[in-house]
Amino acid sequence: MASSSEQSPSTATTAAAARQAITPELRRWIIEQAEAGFAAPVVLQSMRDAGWNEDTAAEALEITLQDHLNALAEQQGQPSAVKVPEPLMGESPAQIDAGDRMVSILLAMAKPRIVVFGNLLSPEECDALIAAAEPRMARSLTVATKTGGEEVNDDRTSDGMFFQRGENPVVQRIEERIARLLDWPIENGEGLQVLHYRPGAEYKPHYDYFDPGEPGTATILKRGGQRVGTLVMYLNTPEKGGGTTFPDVHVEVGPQRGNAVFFSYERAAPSTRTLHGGAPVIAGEKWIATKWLREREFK
Ligand code: PD2
Ligand code: ZN
Repeated sequence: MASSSEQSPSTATTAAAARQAITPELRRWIIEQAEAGFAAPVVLQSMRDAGWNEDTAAEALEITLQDHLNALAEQQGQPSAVKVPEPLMGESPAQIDAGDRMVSILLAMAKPRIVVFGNLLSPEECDALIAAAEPRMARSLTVATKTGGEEVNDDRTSDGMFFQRGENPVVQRIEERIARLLDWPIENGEGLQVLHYRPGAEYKPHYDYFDPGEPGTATILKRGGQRVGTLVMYLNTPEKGGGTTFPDVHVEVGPQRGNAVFFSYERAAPSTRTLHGGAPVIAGEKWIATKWLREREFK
């Protein structure tokens, strides 16, 4: 390991320290190891053998490989990666203080970034959202990326409505909680959408970002840029079916009242593996509220 043995071992564990320690030679060496087929744990062991502090080496490895993957994606013509919302969960806390409520972390997956939250909404908040939404429900539309308008879509057989941001005190409180939980400005959120699925209704797998190849996308992006994260909140517990599925990674999140699933996508590309759908409701009904998060202020 020619280059890494020239690095002085460090006890610092922050990403900043790791970045400082990554010389161009080390970067090249890590990429060569990866391209030669050595798995990350093997490369990490070589670095430790050469005297690297384990945490610093792991950070250096992760940063270098991520930067390399980003560069490759951009060379292939994929949109560039942007900052995404991310819950503040540095030391794997069981719960996050979302301001007015402690929210549980039930599952956290790195790639794709998926986090399942428990206890995000109280039963009363779920009921209040349903009650306020119910009189305004209509057959769900999806964004028509060909034109930038909206259209009825057979892939989405639910009924839905949008609240305005901050439309009533319950909506406002939930939006403030989400902004704190995901460390993302409240202004960057679209209005909450409520969806109601009856038995048999589903939302076929799709991506939530706007397809850069579609002609209507430029118009849509003028209002706040791309979507970079989704939070699906379950307002009731269906009897059977109605899970949120991630087919690329064979994950299904069970809908439970008050819980939520969050996922983020740093570029508008399938490589994010954030394909997801709402599985058919088999028995009972399903109510959700979705918050989509944009790059910038959504006016
Ligand atoms: O209802 C769901 O689980 C679901 C699945 C996929 C909701 C959405 N997408 C969405 O609101 O974007
Ligand atoms: Zn979706």
